[in-house]
Amino acid sequence: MDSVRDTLWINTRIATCDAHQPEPYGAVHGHALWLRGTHIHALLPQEQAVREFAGRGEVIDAQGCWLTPGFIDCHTHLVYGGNRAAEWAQRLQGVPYTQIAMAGGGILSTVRATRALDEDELALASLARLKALMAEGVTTVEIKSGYGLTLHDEIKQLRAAHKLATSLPVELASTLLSAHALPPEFSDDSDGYIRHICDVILPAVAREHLAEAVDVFCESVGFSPAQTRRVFEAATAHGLRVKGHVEQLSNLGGAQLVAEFSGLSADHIEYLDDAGVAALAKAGTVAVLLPGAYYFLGETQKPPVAKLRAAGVAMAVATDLNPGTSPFASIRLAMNQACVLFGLTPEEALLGVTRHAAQALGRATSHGRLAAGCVADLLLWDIEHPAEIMYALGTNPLSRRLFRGTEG
Ligand code: DI6
Ligand code: FE
Repeated sequence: MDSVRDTLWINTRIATCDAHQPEPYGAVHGHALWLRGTHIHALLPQEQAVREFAGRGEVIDAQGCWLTPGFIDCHTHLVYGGNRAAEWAQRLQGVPYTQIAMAGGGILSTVRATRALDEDELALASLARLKALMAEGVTTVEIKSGYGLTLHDEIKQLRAAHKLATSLPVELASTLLSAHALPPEFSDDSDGYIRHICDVILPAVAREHLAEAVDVFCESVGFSPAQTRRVFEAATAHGLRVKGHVEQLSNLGGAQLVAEFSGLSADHIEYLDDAGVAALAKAGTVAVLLPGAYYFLGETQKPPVAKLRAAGVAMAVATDLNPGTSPFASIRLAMNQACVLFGLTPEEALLGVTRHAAQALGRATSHGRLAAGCVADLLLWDIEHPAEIMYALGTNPLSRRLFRGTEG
């Protein structure tokens, strides 16, 4: 009856990302990491660990490499059809994103391309993107709907996400984002579409357990705070957590709304004001920074990082992987951009894709840290300093990736 596999990682430097470890990166030295099956059994001083472990399984010599938790990309739209390279070329000629969106391009052009594919085709079209994230160490990925915008197509998109994730060693957190753009079926009736989301799409998705959270694009080119509130009320009534695309292009007070509903995260937040910062701090809502979209749109308004830091708001970092505003399947690029563009320290960027990203997905007790009881999702890096993880892009210092204790 010894079906559970034990392994002990020795001679490793461990960035636990655990708040209980006082050193930068939650680093511990001279310790060994003991895995049992799919979880972390213990983190012990190496001599003690080797003594207690004797004869129980495989000992792996990491030869001084760094271990980190598996990365969590807590905000992506990676399941979609087509691409928007031609639109990008237009934007480079000076046509603004909001104008392209109002002319039926932007999100709606991806909606057309996504509707044209069936579930299997959609999963296949998205496979390379997910594999690229995984190759840089992502072990948990959030994926949103929002390019279907009908009951059928939203469910298709979420099913494609589940199909993709179950075929690979990665965990999925799926989010319903039907309130992403107004579909042509409801043009000139955005309240009618919100009613359709609340009365039809959201209940069906909840019934089939296809999403664990609900997101809204609360913006002048998206949905109003009053409409966002209605979606949040429906989500809460169906036992789903909420999060929001808020204060990306303007300040509508969306972050306060997310906080009012004890939301998991407020995402983008370039235009977040002091009241928004205070609301996030009070509610324990995570601030998700998405520097890829800021970079790709050539924005100049930066999120209030210093104020978030001072208020003790947990900051996560994610790719926002999507065809319109952040077509980058690279979590390491997002970390690098968070440092260079938003002024995060490399330590903050690492916590942003581990402990704080776990919190943004409601997985704070089980993911994003190397500590006893957490999932055995971990990465071995051939580096001398943790900052190297996000420092030099184009080469990848990740040497081993474990998902639930198994390499792959
Ligand atoms: N904000 C964004 O940056 C993405 N969605 C959103 O609400 C853009 C998605 C797209 O342009 O396709
Ligand atoms: Fe997004």
